[in-house]
Amino acid sequence: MDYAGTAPAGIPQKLLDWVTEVAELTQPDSVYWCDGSIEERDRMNELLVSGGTFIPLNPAKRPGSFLARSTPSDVARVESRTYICSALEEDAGPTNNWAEPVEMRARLNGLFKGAMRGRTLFVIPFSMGPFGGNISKAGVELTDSPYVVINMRIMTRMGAQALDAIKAGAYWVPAVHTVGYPLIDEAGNRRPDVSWPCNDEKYICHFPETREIWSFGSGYGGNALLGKKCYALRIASVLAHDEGWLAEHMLILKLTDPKGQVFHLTAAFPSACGKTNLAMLRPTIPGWKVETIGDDIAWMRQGPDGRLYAINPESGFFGVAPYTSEKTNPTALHALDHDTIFTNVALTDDGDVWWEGMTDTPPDHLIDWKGQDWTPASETTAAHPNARFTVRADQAESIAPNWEDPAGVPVDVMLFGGRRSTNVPLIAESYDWEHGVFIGATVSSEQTAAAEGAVGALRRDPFAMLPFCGYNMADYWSHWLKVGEKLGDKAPRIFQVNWFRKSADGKWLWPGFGENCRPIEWAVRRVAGEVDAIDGISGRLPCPGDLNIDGLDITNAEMDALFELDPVAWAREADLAEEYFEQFGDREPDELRHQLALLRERIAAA
Ligand code: OXD
Ligand code: MN
Repeated sequence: MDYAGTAPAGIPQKLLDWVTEVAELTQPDSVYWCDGSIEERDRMNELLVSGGTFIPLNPAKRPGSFLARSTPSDVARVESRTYICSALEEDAGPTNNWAEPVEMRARLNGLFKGAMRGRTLFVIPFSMGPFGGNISKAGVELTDSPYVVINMRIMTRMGAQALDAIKAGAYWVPAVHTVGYPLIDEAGNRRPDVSWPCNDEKYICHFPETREIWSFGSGYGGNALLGKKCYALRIASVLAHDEGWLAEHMLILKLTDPKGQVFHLTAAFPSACGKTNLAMLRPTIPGWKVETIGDDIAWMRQGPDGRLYAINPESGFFGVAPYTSEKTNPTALHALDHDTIFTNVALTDDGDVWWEGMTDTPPDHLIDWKGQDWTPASETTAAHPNARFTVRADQAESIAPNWEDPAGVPVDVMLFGGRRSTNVPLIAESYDWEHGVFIGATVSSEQTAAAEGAVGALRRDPFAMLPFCGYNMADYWSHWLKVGEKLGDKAPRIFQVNWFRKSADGKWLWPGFGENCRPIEWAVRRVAGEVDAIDGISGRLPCPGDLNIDGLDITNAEMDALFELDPVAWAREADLAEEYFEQFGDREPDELRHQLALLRERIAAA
């Protein structure tokens, strides 16, 4: 078959050769080059509806929106099947699954052989980041899933303009994806398609030396929408290391104070710490404005003025639907009023969607995410806990007018957060960049019932990058130290935050949500040089009266408890950090050892 025959004119030979090579391996019926147009979107939606993957929602309630239900075995990123295939195991480091690249290539070749028989291979040229500027980068995903095409159209700048950039010589990362469910077997026998094709065997593989992504067997989220975690974090972190920039699991906010001064903040949080809510924060302090630039990933590079500039490489939100409500995140909720793809939420009797936490009282009857009847008496949840929405970022009313500026925004403040019921104060400023890197490297969360492991045990998630760093985590810390050195006094100021501290009797001490603008306001006032701080064990703390709690129902005792630093408990924190660092051997940067010693000195002096 002439697989190259359908290519638009002017495609670089390297791209054409690669598409042909993958098509010869996977043997699709045809190859289709996506242009990203509205007509193409509508055709793709029709295809997904007629194939049973999409259920159109009631156009009077949710215009332009669809519901997809995945197979119960394909509902989340599969970290246990995610591999970094570097030539040397130590380059992947102790926190990644490593696979020997030659062996993995042989295995993937076997799996991909004929994997697209009976299907169309879609070529998706895309840009991570707005066109122009020197932070964005291109990619090309080959997939046999129209669901992936339609999601990539929302999550990335996909189509003709991205292809034009590649034609003009832009660097691009190759990414190959198949659901692993061929419709024709080797003998030529055809089987019918299913509404959510996938394979029991799954591999999400990254080759950092050749900067390639190969994903087999899953159609869900980060396993299949390869621009997001695979490219914008795992491969981009490698590119960033080699090229001197940062690819981070961080949201980006624009803050405007009552005087009209503008600041930008990036923030890293592990999952289940309210990152989407912070990305769409509605501030409770009068006169403050908070606007969204990104909700998940930041690419940052030093600008001509020496400051660090951030872009959101994505163009949409792939957010967790459950517990998104009028109360928790009205901005996200209303972004979903139209033109949204929902996956694994429940369907109402009038053709709309519902999930746990959307309303206090659930509807009397629903079709759950598995397609079964559901009532409030049912023992299972109506939506899958990892049910998602895919929506264009500019459907959020909080989106900043300049969110697509290819030059990015200058970063003033960086936050590292975790979920800690004890020890970690509401906010503390790092003593300097090196201390900030130590804070990022040691960030931890208490295990919740949502993940495997003992409830309450500490899970380290350095820089919220644990499942997303494409190389040795210790080398990544060294890279951060190097970037800080280059930025010098132009570097953003780093703070640690913890919205989740509890009182001795187990009650939340901080109201969270919109009130999180208060510690953020303090951080910004520190950057502006408007307030002093007090040196503490874990960092610099607000002076009494400087944290704005006007109108908050919070006692002095509760404020004290939010900032309490117990030297005995912190000595234990230091021991745990040391234990954690041991696994990195001599790749652990000396600066972090030094920071641990400084922490111990502060504990001893307290
Ligand atoms: C995500 C994640 O889906 O971090 O964004 O897991
Ligand atoms: Mn994320």
